[in-house]
Amino acid sequence: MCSLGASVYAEDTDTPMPDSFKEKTKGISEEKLEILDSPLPTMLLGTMERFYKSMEGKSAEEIEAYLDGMIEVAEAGKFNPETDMASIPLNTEAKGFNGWKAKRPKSLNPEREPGPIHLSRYMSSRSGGVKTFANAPLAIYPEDLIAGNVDIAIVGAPLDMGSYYRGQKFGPQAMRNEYGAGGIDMSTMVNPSKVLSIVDYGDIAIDNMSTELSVQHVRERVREIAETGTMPFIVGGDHSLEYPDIAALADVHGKGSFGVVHFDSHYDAGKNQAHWLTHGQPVYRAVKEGHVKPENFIQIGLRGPWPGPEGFEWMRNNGMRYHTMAEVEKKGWKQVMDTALKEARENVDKLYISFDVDVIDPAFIPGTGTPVPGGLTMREAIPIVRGLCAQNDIIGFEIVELDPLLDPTYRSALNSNFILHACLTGVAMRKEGIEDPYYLSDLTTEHRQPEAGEKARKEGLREEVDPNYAKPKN
Ligand SMILES: [Mn+2]
Repeated sequence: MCSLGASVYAEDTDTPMPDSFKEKTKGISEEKLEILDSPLPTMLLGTMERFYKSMEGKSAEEIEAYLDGMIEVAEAGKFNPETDMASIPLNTEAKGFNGWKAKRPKSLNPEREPGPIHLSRYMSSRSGGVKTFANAPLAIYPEDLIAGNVDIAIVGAPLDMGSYYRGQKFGPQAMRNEYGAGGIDMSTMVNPSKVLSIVDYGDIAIDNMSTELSVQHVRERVREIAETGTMPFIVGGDHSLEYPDIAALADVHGKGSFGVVHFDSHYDAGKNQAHWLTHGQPVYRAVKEGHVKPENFIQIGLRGPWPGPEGFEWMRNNGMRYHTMAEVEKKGWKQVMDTALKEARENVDKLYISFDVDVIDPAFIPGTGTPVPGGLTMREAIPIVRGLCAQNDIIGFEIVELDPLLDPTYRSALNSNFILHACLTGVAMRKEGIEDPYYLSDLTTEHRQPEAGEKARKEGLREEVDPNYAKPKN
């Protein structure tokens, strides 16, 4: 997601100061004139050219007053040790300071064999029971993952303090309540629910008063899953999660040992803000701390106003790949998808996928805090996610920024489930030996008529017409 504000406006260092302006500001101190090098003049007037133009009719005194006004704004935005230093300090004396993440001792529970637990009395996964991700059984501890030889643990992370637009904490429950994450995929006729051992690993505890306090626990829990050899699939929650998720996988697989494909309409590499982590900054932090190398990081779906030129230059300078919707406009989706699939395999074998649902056009997923029009369709997103997960050694996947409060229909949660399902299908294809990202089932993509029908007629496989079909037989 994004952080609008000063960073949208590039500092303009190219526009020369007009002589008339120099002449009028002769008597003004160098110190005061330094404010012209800040983003403020362009924030206020758009460009430096416009700024100087607006100063043309002003007297020297009026210009000085204008500079003073800008200096006042710059000062007001700065840290003030008298009022800001831990202005609301945490109460470390509170008995329940860490109560939100205190574990329930196993001695409080009846003994049981470790392994996944089914939560329904019915055989059909659609009937009764308790709602889980992809109708999967539940696992609680790493022992359950090991005993069940679990391939994928889907875990909720209901954190939304990293965003101005709250409500992403309801993402996990909305996706559990909606169908689409389990069952057969018609494009490939691969059924991840049957090929893989998938569990719902519950939700990670979050202190929804503080992203800062929560992310360390998220990192510990994601690491705990990965350490058992199970792939963590994290359901957010806001995009701040990308930082602890990537850091946890770096803890287990090694720093810089894997690539990341980041689907998003925003590049999320903001930096130097008052909060070290928000949903607009996880990429910068993950790269800056060395958890992932920028040359192994691919951005897909960027559009809208953020980042500006300096963000793209930062990505170029650091070896990062990006595929914007502007590129899709220029080359078509097929070519962009082919390139991205190839690049994902260039430097590394292991891959993590970070999927911000706002990469999808708001026509399909309106339930997100920072929607941007002109996004991917579901018909474009499903094949690329499925393909990436089939051709690469996936070490984890996250889907973030679903905010069901912003969509009174079922559509946003449903489509989010189908994105999750696309990756589950890809992982299942790979387990079945299908690593071709473009693989499609012959059965579902070719009707093979008239040969198929003729052959069946000869073999006696065709339906006989029966006018009494629905009549009781006695
Ligand atoms: Mn994002």
